[in-house]
Parts: sequence; structure tokens; C-alpha cells
Amino acid sequence: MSYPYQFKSLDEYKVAYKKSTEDPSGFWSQVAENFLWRKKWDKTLQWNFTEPSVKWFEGGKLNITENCIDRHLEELGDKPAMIWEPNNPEDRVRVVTYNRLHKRVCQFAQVLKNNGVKKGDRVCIYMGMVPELAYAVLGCARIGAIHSVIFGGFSAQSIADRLEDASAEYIVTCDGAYRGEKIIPLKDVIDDALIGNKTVKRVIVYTRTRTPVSMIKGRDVWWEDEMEHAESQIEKDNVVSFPAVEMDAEDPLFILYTSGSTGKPKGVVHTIGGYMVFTAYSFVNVFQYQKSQVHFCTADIGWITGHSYIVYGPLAAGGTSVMFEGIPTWPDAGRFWDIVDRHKVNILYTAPTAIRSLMGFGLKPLEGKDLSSLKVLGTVGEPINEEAWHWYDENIGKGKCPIVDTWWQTETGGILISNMAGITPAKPTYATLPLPGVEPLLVDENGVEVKGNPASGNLCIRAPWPSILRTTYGDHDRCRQTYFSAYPNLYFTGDGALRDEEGNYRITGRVDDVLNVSGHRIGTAEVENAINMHSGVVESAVVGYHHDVKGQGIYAYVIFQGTHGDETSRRNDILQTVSRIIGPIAKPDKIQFVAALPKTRSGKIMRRILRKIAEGETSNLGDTTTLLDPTVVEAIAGGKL
Ligand code: 6R9
Repeated sequence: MSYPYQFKSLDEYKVAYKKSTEDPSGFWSQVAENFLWRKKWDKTLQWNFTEPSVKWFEGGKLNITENCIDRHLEELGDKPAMIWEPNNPEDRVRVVTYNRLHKRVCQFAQVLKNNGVKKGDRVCIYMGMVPELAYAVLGCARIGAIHSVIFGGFSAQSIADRLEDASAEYIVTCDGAYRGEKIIPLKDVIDDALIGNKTVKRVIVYTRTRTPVSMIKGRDVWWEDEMEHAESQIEKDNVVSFPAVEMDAEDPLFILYTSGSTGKPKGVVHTIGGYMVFTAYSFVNVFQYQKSQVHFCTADIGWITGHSYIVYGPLAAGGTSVMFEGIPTWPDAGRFWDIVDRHKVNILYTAPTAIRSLMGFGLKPLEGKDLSSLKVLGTVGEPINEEAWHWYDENIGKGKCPIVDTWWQTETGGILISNMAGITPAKPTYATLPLPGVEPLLVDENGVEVKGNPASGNLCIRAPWPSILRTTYGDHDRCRQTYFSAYPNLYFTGDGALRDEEGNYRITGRVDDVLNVSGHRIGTAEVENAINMHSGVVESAVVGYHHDVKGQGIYAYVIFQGTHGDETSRRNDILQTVSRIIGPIAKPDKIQFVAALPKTRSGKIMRRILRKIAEGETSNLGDTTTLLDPTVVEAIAGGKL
């Protein structure tokens, strides 16, 4: 079965695109009609990109969990909303029906209420990939609290910064999380993050790994006890209910922190109505989702991809979403294929870095795996190279599954540029065409639009789509400066792109100081700040370089002073420091100790030159005449050879 807002042919796509540019309000109000509103909106769209101020479906009242759960109960109550695949394939799979999801979300909403959580409060969620993470997210949405999920790979320091920025009063966590053979002691990390914290009143701890934890009296409570208590409050005569709190379309739904070109991560804020409409819309159109299909997005819910395409998009569409606790290479590199086979997955959505890493294991892990259920493949997070694209197409899709290359960002909430499976043509390494409702353009460095095809430039968007970020939490001016000030009246993505003769977009990568390491966004300034925390470090400069599996690797140039240890131990100390300050994902792949960094006369580090050296292009360093001391470059480049 399809959806009223699903385009079924290239012609329908074209008609929709035209309508969306001529009459955006009319176009989006038609899409939004397909959702459950307690009260219909008064005004579809009001916006300016100068403040910026964007309001979609203003005056509309709703609760997103009624859209993601309650309204499906009659038809889909006994159908799976989520299929949970545990870290260890020998453990029990959990199938969560819509009825069960309803009960658990109501129950957890009651737990939150019992613990004093109110509409608008910030709840930080730091959990592994267990169904309870989805219950926590949706439980927050049900009572109107703002969730802020933090990826399990972030350090105590990173969590502490985010807790403070969001002035969060509540935390939901686990004792530990399984990741392949490892156990990550999540509650311990939270305890460290809470040293010196003044806002957090309550920590709710779900038992997953039975890792020993310290439970602080008056602050920490067990998930299981709280849920048991709540059960009798929400269930009477076999009827489950917890009234969903009525929310405004423009009330915040969540905060998700992401790296930018400055040192401090930004809390991207999404609001309820627009985010709901756009994630469902993009989900059913890009993947051409059909009811009862099984969708497997391999992302972690700690990233935007997991928010939009494991939880909200699929559930708003009444779909079935696979949630995977483990990692692609444990117990062996056939894990994804095993999951596809056993759960009869129809749509597989993963990152190019995962494909490249699995390619490295050859075809053996595919032996004996039946992938014939697959209909659509997707990629996200970074540009995909030709080789990986073809490997994915031939060996996983067996040449019969369209591959959607989906370009979007934490800030965009949902997919903006992508082919639509089987509807609009694919072109390897190209995200191709915008979704109806999205108007991309390219501008040159002076902010002048580059018209005609082919073209290249910085990728901007002309007008708002429903799930555009509304602000950066607690600092609206930062939102304006970061996204809306480089080019007046445009949203600037931070990405560079090419456009071919047919108008297909190919994203070439970040044009700011943000790296994309295994599909994770990491700001160079953030890594430098972390390296500089080491007592022996005087100064550092971080750049990206081509990495065969990760896409980009992290290359750090470090000026070290002091006599402590030899080079190997200094290197390890720096890695340990970065791990502690940000998390293991930000550890540099290479560290080069240098005596000085190349700087302009005004004191700016010349990263362009450092990038070239990191890539090994030392014979062609370009213009170095503006440098304060050109011999510095020779010394660094020499050190590499
Ligand atoms: C969804 C997500 C956003 C950055 C973005 C861009 C890169 C994402 C891409 C892609 C090329 C694609 N990116 N998808 N580059 N092709 N299909 O990844 O969000 O973590 O915020 O990263 O990722 O550089 O600006 P986020």
C-alpha cells in the first residue's frame, strides 16, 4: 500500500516539484493533512532568513507520539513497529508491536511524570541501542519534554558540556552498552560527567549489561522499578492510557548537538510539526516505502539519521523499523547480511564508510546469506566513491535494487537531495535531485548565484522546508551567524557541490573546517582544543586527509614542549587526552610533531598548506609568500618525507 503523499512516477515527481516551488504553502498543507492534528494550523508558513525566523503550521496542535503510535493501533496494533536485533546474534530478538510500543511509551511517560519532568524540560538520553532508548525518546515526546540524545561514544567531558548547555535536569541511561566484544560502562561515564554538575536532579538507569554501577541516593533510580510502579498507573481493566500532552507545532521536539567550525558543539533545535511531516514525507518518497516492508537503518539513534529514519520517519508512516544493537563486524563481517536474511529486510540504509569497510572482507561473509528480500539500498553521511557504489550495487543489491544517495544534515532534519528509489534516476556518486519542497542553489565565494549547468559552488538552500533547524539552543545569534549570514537570505549548508548538465547535484564535501570521519562530523577546532589540553602541548593544527575506509582521517600537527616521555608515549598521551575530552571517535589517525606551524603575518594558521602536506602533495604547495616564515613549511614537509 502506498501513501497519498508518495510520488509514484517521474511525472508525478516533476508535477509535485513544480507545485512545491509555485505554492509552497499549498503543497505542504496538502502533505500535512495526512497527519493527526488535534487542531489544524492557522498559517502554513511564515519565514525570513534574516533573523532567522521560520514557523511551519503555526497554531496547529498535536502530539507526535499520537502520530507515530496511537493512530496506527487500530490497523497495526499487532504488527511490528520495531524489530530489535541484539548485539549477540545468539540472544533473543525482540519484536515490538505497535500495541507494545504504545504501552511502553505511555509507561515511560508516566515514569517521567512521576519523577517531576514537565513540558519543555530537557531530558538527556545516553543509552545503547536498546528498544528502551526508543521508549525514552518517545516518552519525552509524549509529555512534551525536549530530548537530547547523546551518542554512546562521547566522553564524560562532552556530556558535561552538553548537559550544561541544555541545562538538563534529567538523564536516562543504561548500566552499560554492548558493542561487539566490548562493554561500554555508560553509567560510570555519566557519573563522571555529573561531577560538578548543578542542574541534574534525576538519573534513570536501565539494566542492560549488569555492569556494576554506583547508584546515588536521592538522584539515581532504576528504570525497572520505575516502570513497574508506572504500570499500575497507566493500565486499568486492560486498557492502557497516558494522555499525550497537547503541543504547538512549533514547540521544540529535541536538541541534537553537532560539530561546527568553532570549538563548541551546537545544540540544533527541531520543532514538532515540521519535523514530523518532513521525516515521514521524505521516508516514504526517497525509499518508496510500502506498508509492511521492513526498513533497516544501521545508524545509531545518537545521530540525526537514527532520529529521523529509525524512529520518527518510519513510525510516523506506520512502518517497521529494525534497530541493531551491535556492530557490522561482530561476530563476523557478515552481520548486516545475516540481519537482512533473518528479518527479510526490504530497505537497507547505511553509510559509505561501512560499505568500504565491509568490502575489505571480500565476498566470503556473503556466502549462504539470502539477500533476495532487498528492494532498495541507501547511503548517507558522506560522499560515496564509485568503487563502493558499484560493490554495493552488484554484491548487495544484485543489480536490481535502486541505490538512493541521500544528502542531508543534522540541521536539515531530513533528506533534502536524493534520487527516489526507482522513480528518479540514480547516478553513481551523485545525490542527484532535490525533493519537492527543496530549492538548492550554488553560489560562488562572493555570494553570487552560479546559474546554468554544469556548475560548481557552495551549496545553499533558497527557502525553508518544514524540518529546517529553528535555532541553536540558548544562542539564536549563533544559528544566524553559522547558517544565515555567509549569504544573505540563504541557508548555507557548509558543503561544496557540483551540478551536472541535467541538474544533478554531487556533494564534494565540507568547505569549512569540519571533518567527516566515518560519516561523523568533527570540527577541527574541537580536536585542536582537546589536544591543547595536554600539558605538554604548546599549539596544534588539525586537518583532514583522504582515508580509504573512513573517507577522511584526522591529521594533527603538534608543537610539544617538555621533556616527559619519548615520542611514542607522547603520542599515546595525546590520543588518550582526545579520547577523554571528546571521545574515541575524534582520535587523530596521525600525529606529526613539529617545531612551528605555518602562519600568515596576521597569525592565521595556513591550513591549506597543512592539508597538502597531509595528503603527501609536498611538491606543489602553492603560494607560500604570505607566510611569516616560509622555512617552517620546508621543515614540516621535510619531516614527512
Ligand atoms: C545526515 C548526516 C552532515 C554532513 C553534510 C555533508 C555530509 C551527508 C551526504 C554527505 C555527500 C551524502 N553528507 N550525506 N555528503 N553525500 N549523501 O550525515 O548529518 O552528521 O549532520 O552530517 O555530512 O558534508 O554537511 P550530519
